[in-house]
Amino acid sequence: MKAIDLRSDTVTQPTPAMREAMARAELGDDVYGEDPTVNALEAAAAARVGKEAALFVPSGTMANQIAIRLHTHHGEVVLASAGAHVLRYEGGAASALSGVQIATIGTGGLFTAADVRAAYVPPSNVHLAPTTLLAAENTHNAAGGRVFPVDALHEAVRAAQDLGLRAHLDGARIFNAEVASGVPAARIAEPFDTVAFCFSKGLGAPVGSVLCGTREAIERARRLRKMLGGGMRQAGVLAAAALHALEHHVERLAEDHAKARRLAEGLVKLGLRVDPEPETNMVMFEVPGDTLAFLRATRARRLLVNPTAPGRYRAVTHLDVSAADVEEALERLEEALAKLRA
Ligand code: TLP
Repeated sequence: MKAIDLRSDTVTQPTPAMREAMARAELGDDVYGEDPTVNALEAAAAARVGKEAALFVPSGTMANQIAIRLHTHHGEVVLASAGAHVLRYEGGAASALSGVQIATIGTGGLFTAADVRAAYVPPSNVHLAPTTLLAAENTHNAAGGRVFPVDALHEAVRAAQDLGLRAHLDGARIFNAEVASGVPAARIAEPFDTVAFCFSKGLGAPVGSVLCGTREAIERARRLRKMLGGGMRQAGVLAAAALHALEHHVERLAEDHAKARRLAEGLVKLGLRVDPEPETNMVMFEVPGDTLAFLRATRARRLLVNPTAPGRYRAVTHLDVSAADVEEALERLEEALAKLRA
């Protein structure tokens, strides 16, 4: 029985055309700035989000953490959304590598300009840690792939900038936001000083992310990448996959979103609670009862989902899950639920 892997959109295999592009890539040593494929990718990525320059890095985590280091000093506070990836899922890197504290604002991955103003701490009181960076996430992972409505997002960013804060966007899935909302990624990213996005999520490349910003910011970021051990040599073999993904796998994200909606509909028919309604490629759902028992029952049927909290799960649609796989996943789930109830 074929496994249906809905744990994440990170699990995809490169397509045959992507592998061909990787095999044909022209290469050089990127630490010397001499890999033509990496250079082409960085130019294309920067243009796609309307920034001057971009830096190819191994992971979304590294892109975010370079940004935090770039915009802050030790002892400062970063404002981020509740459940932000930079706080929850990056191994404590913000405190370990940049010496900052993260304070969360808002709910469900969203926040307002008023939330930013209320949380802001100026540098004038020696007792308090000053706030210097706002980090937003769009789409928001822990909030179930939610899209941050662009006007509200920009209002909050402008409020932060009026207070003298820098602004970084964790746009790991910014193209899911673009496709779902119809707002171009460059417009979403417009007020941010830096934006990170990933090729290894819905876009289907095996490895790689970029950090984009001004030429000056990206020059400094290049040094930080080296410090963190992220300077890669003939990285064009990976950049070729990323370029292919950027050229061929953006529009098709709409298919992943349709599959997520179909999956959610099927889960509701099985009597499960889905919350929130999927806006992009993630489905958050609840199955009352023992989490381990549920995971064992689904795994036994070669259906993989990720638990997010006791009795709560995340299923993500992607390039390697077909519409037929979604129907099959629902059948396997129905069987697993019947077994658990028996
Ligand atoms: N998210 C992964 C896990 O780390 C949870 C996933 O399976 O969804 N920002 C956001 C919003 C992300 O969702 C992720 C990955 C990252 C950054 C980090 O990217 P990588 O995994 O390349 O370091």
